[in-house]
Amino acid sequence: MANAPDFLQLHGIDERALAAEAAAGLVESPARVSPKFLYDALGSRLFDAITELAEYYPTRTEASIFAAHGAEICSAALGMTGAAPALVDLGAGNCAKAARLFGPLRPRRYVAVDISVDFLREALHALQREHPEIEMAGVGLDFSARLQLPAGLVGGPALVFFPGSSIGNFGPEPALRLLREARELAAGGALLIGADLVKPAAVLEAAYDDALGVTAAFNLNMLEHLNRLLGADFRVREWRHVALYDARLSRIEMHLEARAATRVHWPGGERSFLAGERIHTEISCKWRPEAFEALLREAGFADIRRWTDPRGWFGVFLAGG
Ligand code: AVI
Repeated sequence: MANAPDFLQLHGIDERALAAEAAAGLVESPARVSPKFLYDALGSRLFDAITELAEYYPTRTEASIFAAHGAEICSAALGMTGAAPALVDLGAGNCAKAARLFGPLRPRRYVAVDISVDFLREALHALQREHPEIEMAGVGLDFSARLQLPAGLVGGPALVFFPGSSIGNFGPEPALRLLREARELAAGGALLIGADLVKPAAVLEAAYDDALGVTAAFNLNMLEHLNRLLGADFRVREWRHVALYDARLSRIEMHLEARAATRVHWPGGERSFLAGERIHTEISCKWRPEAFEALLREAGFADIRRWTDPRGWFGVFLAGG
């Protein structure tokens, strides 16, 4: 019979602290709320739906790189970590991407980390039934604040897996901090990370403002999440989704824009918004490959390898040392 996952929940998910953080961002000028609030249980499902959209190329492009070069990537990773590493999956979501590496990597232990704990719990239980031979642990953690796991949970050199270009949702300084922490976590192993690359603005804007409106729903659902978390009274129909590419900063910016003047209340706070006023909800940075490698080197990695697709739209980087 399959083991139950050794499911841990860490202090990172402190709902009161999260609510205070969200409220503080709402009263800033301009208002800003961290993208981590996009991921309640429905938000995680909407993100999964985004990855299936025709316009959203990152997931399938990254998958095509693994399909074409997976054997080479995994053997290079094992060269850096040694056999049977621990596999630490940052932002694991439905755990599907990491599960595809179980065959070639044969990890002794799989540690899945995500802020959306309920979603992760379901996915990890199903995975443990399929792979009773791998020790599994789940960690509910907001690693945008700090990436640190309990001593002994990983145990030895690890392959830290951070796919999907989620690193793009961090600004330059937090990204560098997170990469440094990932290097520490790897403990002499390696980091396998996906990063989205610079490409024409029209491709990028369509990917973040799709025709079906799934990304709009994903962004707007943050208001429902804030209503629950804060006890706020956002009326979702009063807001619209905006996604723009800033070529100077090489990043997509997502906002929620008030369709008309409105006022929002929550216990202990309130905020008026003028028509057209925005809440900044996400950045998604796009890199030139050399710039991303420079960032990895700045984080302390010395041994870096890179694989891309034929169009050069997405990069998979393996970093050790
Ligand atoms: C999770 N992350 C890499 C996604 C991205 O592309 O930045 C989140 C997302 N936002 C809108 N669409 C997808």
